[in-house]
Amino acid sequence: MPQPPSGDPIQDAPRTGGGPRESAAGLPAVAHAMDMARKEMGVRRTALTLLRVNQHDGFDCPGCAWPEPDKPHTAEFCENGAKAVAEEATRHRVTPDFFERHPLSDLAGRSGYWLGKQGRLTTPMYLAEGDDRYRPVSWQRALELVAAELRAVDSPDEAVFYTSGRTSNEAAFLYQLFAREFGTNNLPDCSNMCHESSGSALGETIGVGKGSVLLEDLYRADLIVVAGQNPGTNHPRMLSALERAKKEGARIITVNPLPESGLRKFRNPQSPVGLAGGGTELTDLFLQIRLGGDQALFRMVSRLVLEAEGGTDEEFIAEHTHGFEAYAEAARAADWETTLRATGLTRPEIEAMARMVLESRATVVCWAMGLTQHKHSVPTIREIVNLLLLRGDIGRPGAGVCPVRGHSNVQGDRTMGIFERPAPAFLDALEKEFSFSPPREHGLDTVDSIRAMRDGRVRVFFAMGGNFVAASPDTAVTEDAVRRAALTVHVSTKLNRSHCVTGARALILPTLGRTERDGSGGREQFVTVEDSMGMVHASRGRLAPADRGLLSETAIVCRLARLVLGDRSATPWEEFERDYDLVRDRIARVVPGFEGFNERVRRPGGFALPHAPRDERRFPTATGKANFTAAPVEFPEVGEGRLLLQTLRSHDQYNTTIYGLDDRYRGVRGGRRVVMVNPDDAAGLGLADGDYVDLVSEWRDGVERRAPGFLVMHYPTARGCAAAYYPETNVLVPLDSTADVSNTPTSKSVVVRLEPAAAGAALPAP
Ligand SMILES: Nc1nc2c(c(=O)[nH]1)N[C@H]1C(S)=C(S)[C@@H](COP(=O)(O)OP(=O)(O)OC[C@H]3O[C@@H](n4cnc5c(=O)[nH]c(N)nc54)[C@H](O)[C@@H]3O)O[C@H]1N2
Ligand SMILES: Nc1nc2c(c(=O)[nH]1)N[C@H]1C(S)=C(S)[C@@H](COP(=O)(O)OP(=O)(O)OC[C@H]3O[C@@H](n4cnc5c(=O)[nH]c(N)nc54)[C@H](O)[C@@H]3O)O[C@H]1N2
Ligand SMILES: [Mo]
Repeated sequence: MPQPPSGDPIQDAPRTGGGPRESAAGLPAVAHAMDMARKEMGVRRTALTLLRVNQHDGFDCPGCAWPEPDKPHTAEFCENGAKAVAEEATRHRVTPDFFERHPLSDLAGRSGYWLGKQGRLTTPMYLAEGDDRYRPVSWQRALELVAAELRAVDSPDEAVFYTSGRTSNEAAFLYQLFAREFGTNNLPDCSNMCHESSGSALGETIGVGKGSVLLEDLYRADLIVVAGQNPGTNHPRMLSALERAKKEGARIITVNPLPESGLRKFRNPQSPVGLAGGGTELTDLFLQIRLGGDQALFRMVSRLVLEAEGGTDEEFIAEHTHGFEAYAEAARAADWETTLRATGLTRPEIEAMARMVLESRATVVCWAMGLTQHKHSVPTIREIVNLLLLRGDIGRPGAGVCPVRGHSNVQGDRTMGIFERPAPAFLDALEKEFSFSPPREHGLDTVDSIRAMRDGRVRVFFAMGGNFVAASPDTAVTEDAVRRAALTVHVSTKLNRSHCVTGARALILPTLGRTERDGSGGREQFVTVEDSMGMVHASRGRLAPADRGLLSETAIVCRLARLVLGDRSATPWEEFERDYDLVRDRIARVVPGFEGFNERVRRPGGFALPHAPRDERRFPTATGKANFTAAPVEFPEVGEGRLLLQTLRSHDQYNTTIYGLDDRYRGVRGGRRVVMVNPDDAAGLGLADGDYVDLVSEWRDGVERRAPGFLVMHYPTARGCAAAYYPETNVLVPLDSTADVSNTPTSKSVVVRLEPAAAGAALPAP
C-alpha cells in the first residue's frame, strides 16, 4: 500500500455521529458554498462566476445535468454547483516548477484530494520514457508526439479515445469525427459507467434512449417516484423542482436503501422561508428498499395495477404497445414471498405504492445510479417502463421516464456521436457530409478498453477530460492495464490520479473550463450543451483563462486532427478552430433535431430536441410500438455473514474530485474511509460503531480485493446493505462484474465481508 509521503498534511480521520440530517440546503448550504468559493476564487471572481451560472447569457454549470428553469433565479443557487464552479475557477495554479518539485514517484503517493487542490493546469507537460518528471513542452511538440504515436499503430483500433461528460457539443462532435476519420469506433465514455443501462433499456422499449419529460411535466405530475437517486447532494436544483411540483399537488415516493436528507425535507435557499424556516416535506412515502430490489418492487406494483378494476389504460395499450399479453402473464405471476425477500419491504408498503400509482393520472419516475449500476439494471429500468406503459404514462403531459443524468453534457456528447456502437444512420450522415468511410465495426466501451489494455492491444490511450483510472472499476487491474500503453494523453483542467498512472510515455494537455472565455481564432466563441431533458443551449465563460497559453478542447482536437490526418482529411479543421459556428452548421446537417442550430441556440433558453414518444406518442423501436418486456425477476442474494455494498458519493465530492472530507448530511466529518452499516447487521457481525475494518470483496473469480481501514458507522440503511464512498472502494468492484447488456460496472452491488483491520496497517492516502 502506498503510504502518504511525509509532508502531506491531510489525514483521513473520520468522525461520525448523529445519523442522517433531517433537512437539506437552507442557510448552511449557502454558507458552505460561499466558504469554499471565497477560499478558491476570492471575492471578485466569486461574484463574477456565481451570478453567471445558468443564466441565459452566462455559462452552463459544470455541476450536474439538471435543466434550468425558464426564468432562472438571479443566483440559480445550488451549493454543489457553487462548489463545482469554485473548483474550476480557483486561483491556484500548477505550473512547470510544480512538476520540478514533485517527481512522479511523489505525485503517485498523493491523494486525489491533494492533487485536485493544487490548482489549474497551465502548461503542456511531457513525461518521457524512463524519466521521473513531467517536463514542459510546446503545444506543437506535444501534439507531434501524439501524432507520431498514432501513426505508429498497426491498426487504428490500437488507439482508444475516452470522453468524460463535460466536453461541449462542438468539441465532442469534432473529437468523434477525428477518431472515425482516423479509423476507429473506440470511443468509450463515462456514460458506460453511468447511465448506459438507461440508454439500453429505453432505446429498446420506447425507441429513444433518453428521458421523455420536460421540467413542466414534473409540475403537472400527480405522482413522482424518485428511485435510486440522492438529489440533495447530486442534483440539488431538482429539489426546487420537486418542491414546486408538490405545491402544484404532486405526491412523491422515494425508493432508496438510505434515508437521504434532501428527499425528506428541503429548505429552498432561493426563498427567505426556506433559508431560515422549517422547509418543505418532500417525501410522502419512503420505501427503504434493499439494494437491487427495484425490479421486484415495480413488478409487484404492476401486478396490483393489473388486478385493480380499470387499473390499466387499455386504449393506449392496444394502440401503442407490443407484448402486453406476455408481460401481463409474467406480472400476474409475481409472488409476494420473492418480492418481500428481494425488496426487504412489507406488503402494506408495496400496496401503498400501488394505491398511489392507481390514484395518479400522470406519473413520472426519476432515477439515477441506484438503478443503473447493478447486474440486472437493464431489466430493472425496463420494468419501470412496463409499469408506465400499463398506465399510459408515456407521451402525455405530466408523465414519463426521467433518468437524471450526471455530467453536465454527458447526454449531449452521446447525441454528438461519442459512442462505441454508433447507429448506421449516424455513420451514413457523417460519410455523406465529410466524404470519408467511417469504420462500421463496433468499438470498445470503458470495460472492454481496460481489457484490451490489459491484454496489450492498445498503444495509445487518449482522454478528453475525466479521471479514467480512478473512476473505473478494479483499480489495481485498471492501473496495470493503463501502464501497458505506449502513450497516455489527458486533456485536463486539473491534476488527478490518471496523470500519475501512465503508459511508457505520457502527456498532460491543459484546457479551458466552462467558466472561461474561449478566444479561439481571435474571436469570442461560445459552446453548447444538452441537459438531462434534451434542451440545448449556449454556454459562454466570462473569466480570463487560467493561463494565456491554454487551448480549448475544440482547438486541441482541430490541431491534432490536422497533424495526424494531414491530406487524408478533407475536413476544414483550421476553419473549425477559428469559428465554432461552422462546426454547428455541420452538426445541423448530420444530427437530426439540430436544423437551424446556429440561429435557434442564440435564442434565450435555447431549444428542445425532438423526442418522438414524448411529442407524438410515436415509438421508433424494432416493432414500431412501445415494447413491454417480460424478463424474469432478479435480485442479488448474499451469503451468510456477508453484506451487499454500494459505492456512492459524499456531499463533498464531484465523482473523483474531492472538495472536502465532510459528508454533512450523513454526519461524517474529516474523513472518507467510512462504511455505513445497519446497527442490527453490525450487531450480528459483532461490530461496534467506531471499529475499524477492511472491506474484502468476494467474487466468483476467487481473487481477493481488499480496501483496508474503514471506520464502521452505524447507520439506518436497509438490512443486509452497506455503503461506502467511491472512488476509494473502486478496488473492490471486479472488472468482469458488469450489468447485462449495458456492460456497466456493478458499483452498487458488491458482495463484501468485513474483517477487523490489521493493527498499524498503512492506509492509502485519503
Ligand atoms: N455534487 C455532485 N453532483 C454530482 C456528482 C457528484 O459526484 N457530486 N456526480 C454527477 C454524476 S456523474 C452522476 S451520474 C450523478 C449521480 O447521482 P446519484 O445517482 O444520486 O449518485 P450516488 O451518490 O451514486 O447515489 C446513488 C443513490 O441511489 C441509492 N441506491 C443505491 N443502490 C440502490 C438500489 O439498488 N435501489 C435504490 N432504489 N436506490 C439505490 C443510494 O442510496 C443513493 O441515494 O450525480 C451528478 N452530480
Ligand atoms: N465505484 C464507483 N465508480 C464509479 C461510479 C460510482 O458510483 N461508483 N460512478 C461512475 C460515474 S456515474 C461516472 S460519470 C464516472 C466519472 O468518470 P470521469 O468523468 O472520468 O471522472 P471525473 O471524476 O468526473 O473527472 C474529473 C476530472 O475531469 C477533469 N475536468 C474537469 N472539467 C473539465 C473540463 O471542462 N475539460 C476537461 N478536458 N477536463 C475536465 C479534471 O481534470 C478532473 O480531475 O465514474 C464512474 N465510477
Ligand atoms: Mo455519472
